[in-house]
Amino acid sequence: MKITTALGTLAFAAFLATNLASADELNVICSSEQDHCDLLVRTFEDKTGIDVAMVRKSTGETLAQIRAEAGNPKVDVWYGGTGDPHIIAAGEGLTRKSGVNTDDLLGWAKNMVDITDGRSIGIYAGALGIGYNSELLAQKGLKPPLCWRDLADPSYAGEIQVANPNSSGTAYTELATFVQLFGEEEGFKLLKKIGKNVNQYTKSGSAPTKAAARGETTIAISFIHGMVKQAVAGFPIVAVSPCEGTGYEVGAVSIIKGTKNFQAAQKWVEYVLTPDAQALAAQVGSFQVPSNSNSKMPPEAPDLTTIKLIDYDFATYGSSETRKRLLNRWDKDVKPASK
Ligand code: S7P
Repeated sequence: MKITTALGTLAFAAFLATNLASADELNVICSSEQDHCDLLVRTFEDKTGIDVAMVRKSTGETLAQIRAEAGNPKVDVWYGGTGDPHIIAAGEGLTRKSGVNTDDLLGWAKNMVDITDGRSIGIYAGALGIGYNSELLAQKGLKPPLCWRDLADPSYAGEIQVANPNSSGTAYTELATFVQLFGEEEGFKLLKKIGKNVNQYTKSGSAPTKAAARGETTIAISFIHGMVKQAVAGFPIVAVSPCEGTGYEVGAVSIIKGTKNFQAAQKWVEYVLTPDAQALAAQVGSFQVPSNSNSKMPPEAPDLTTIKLIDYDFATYGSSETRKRLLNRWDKDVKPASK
């Protein structure tokens, strides 16, 4: 065989391996709740015949993995989790355009597409808040917290749980919310004061609410829809929309740059944007607001129009520089304050 022909054959084989890898397999990293991720995988497999290998990881951890695997990704699609790290991944060239039609989506979901030049798409929205175990609070004779500033009160020493913003998208949303609501200096001062009352910084953003439901902490900072999930399940959890106003997430889906399963990844993105797929979330108690304008809003979902939402600046807080700076400052000033 001529050398040129052999090289041509090798190049063609390499092209096939990178571009036309099996359309019937898909590697998903999912940053939503485990039961929500499992249900999406099962129904997608049934619908398409594509085999899905899925791992659940918090949003910040996922960003770290995708950065570490850049150039040789093990993951094809990143589903769920807060929007800012998806925007950061898009800005760092770690994700690629999906080319999926987004005409039916609500404005905040399309905004995610615009900010990332088509690399991320909004799938759901949810507001941040304070949750407390009403039985524990009463037993301890504590007043219900109504505002973010209330959480700094020394009477709550050791009673508050929240996630670590390095690993958790929920907690990064909290950090960015405080900076936007109170300004950077005041926001960090308040986080530090609240830190004195924090009993644990967890890895996952929904863990504090689950701990409050089980009576392991009195107060949780997390997404309100996660608190509703525990209340619907029968736990004595009350969700509070803080008096000063609050931030919110636009959960997103992104296709990883360099995926060998692009067509299957596209099918996943198309699927999770459908009203049918979005309706599955409520079946497992995930009560975010769905992004498709034809999706039914679950009756349990917190009505975002009744919550005092800030005009969350996704472009700024979804930039690598801002995230790095805020996390460094949090590690230095806030983390050491907890007991
Ligand atoms: O699925 C529930 C939910 O609250 O979890 C996501 C969250 O960011 C992932 O957890 P981490 O905070 O641990 O990163 C949210 O996107 C979603 O609404």
